[in-house]
Amino acid sequence: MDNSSSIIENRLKRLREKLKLKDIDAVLINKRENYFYLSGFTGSSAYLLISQEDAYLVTDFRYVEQSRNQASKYEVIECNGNSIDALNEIIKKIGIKKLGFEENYLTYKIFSEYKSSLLVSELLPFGRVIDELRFVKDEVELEVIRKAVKIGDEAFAHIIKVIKPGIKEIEIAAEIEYHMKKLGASGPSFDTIVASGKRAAMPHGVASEKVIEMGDIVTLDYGCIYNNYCSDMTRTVFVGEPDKELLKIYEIVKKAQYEASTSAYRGLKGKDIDNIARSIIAERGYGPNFGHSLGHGVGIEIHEEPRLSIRGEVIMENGMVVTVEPGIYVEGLGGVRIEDIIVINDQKPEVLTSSTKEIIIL
Ligand SMILES: [Mn+2]
Repeated sequence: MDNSSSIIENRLKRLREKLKLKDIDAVLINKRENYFYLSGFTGSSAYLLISQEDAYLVTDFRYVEQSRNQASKYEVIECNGNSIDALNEIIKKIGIKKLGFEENYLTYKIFSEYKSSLLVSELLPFGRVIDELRFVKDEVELEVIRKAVKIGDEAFAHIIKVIKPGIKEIEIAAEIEYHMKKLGASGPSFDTIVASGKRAAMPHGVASEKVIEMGDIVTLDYGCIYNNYCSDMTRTVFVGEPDKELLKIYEIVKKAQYEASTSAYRGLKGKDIDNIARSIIAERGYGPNFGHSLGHGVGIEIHEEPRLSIRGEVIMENGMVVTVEPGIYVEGLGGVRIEDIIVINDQKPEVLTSSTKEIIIL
C-alpha cells in the first residue's frame, strides 16, 4: 500500500467512526474540498457515497480515467445523465436507509431534489463532521503547506525588488502571481491584495490601477495554491520616508503579531489567542481600528476552521494550521497588517512564514 492510499484509508476510517456514532448508514458528499480530502480526486465534479463497507465515487465521462487513478479506494461509477439515478442504483444495491448529507453546502433546490428523489427512508444533516476531520493536518499535508508558504516567501523576496514609485498596484499583483506560478503554484489562493497609501486603510483592498507614490505604505496580502493546498501571508512595507504615526502603528502590529503567534499553545481556544493580540492593540489606543478577527485555519481552503476570533470556541490541537494577522487601519492615513502561518505544537508553534517582519523602507 503506498503512502497516499494509506492516508485515504485512515481518513475513511475516521469518517466511518463518525457514521457509527451518529447511527447513519452512509453519507453523500459533493463539496469539492471534502471529496478531495476523502478520496484524492481533484476533478471539478463528483459525488462520494460512503458506508461502513463501501465507497463509491460517481462522476461523468470527463473524469472517469482520472478518478480511477486518483481515488483507488473507491469504486468509480460513470454517470452522464441524472446523478440522482446513479446514486439510487447504489442506494438500492447496498441498502442505505439513513443517509447523511452536507447541509451547509447544499442549495435549497438540490436538497428538495434529494428529498423527493433519493430512495432512502431518512435524510439526516451530517453537520461539520468532515470539516472537523480536516482541522488537524497530517504530516503529508503539513509538508505541502510548508512548500506553499515557501513559495509565498520567495515571491516576497522578489517583489520588494520590484516595488518602486511609478508602478501600479495591479502590476505588483501580477508580478507576485506570475512569480508564484513559476515556482510551481497552480495559481493564487485568493485575489491578491496590494493596498497602497490611503488605500492601505482598507483591509481587503484588492490591487487597483493606483500608482505607487513616494511616501506610500504598501500592504501586500497574498498566497498560492500548491498541490491543492493554500498559503496566505501579509507584509506591509514603506516606499520612501514613512509617516510617523504609521511607523508607530507598525511597531504595535508587529508586537501584537509576535505575542499572539508565540503564545498560540495547544489547549487554548481560538478566542484566547485572538484576545492576546486584541488587548495589546487596545491598550495602545487602537482597539476600534482592529475590526477583523486575528486569524483563520488554512488548508485545502484559504479560509477554514478553526477561527481565531472573539467567537472562536475551537480548542487548539497539535497539527492545526492557522494564520495570525492583526492589523490597524486608520481611514485617510493608511494601515498595517502582518500575517504569518503557524502550526500548533506541544511547545511554541512552528512559524512557517519566514519573511522578515522588520521595517522595510524601499
Ligand atoms: Mn489570511
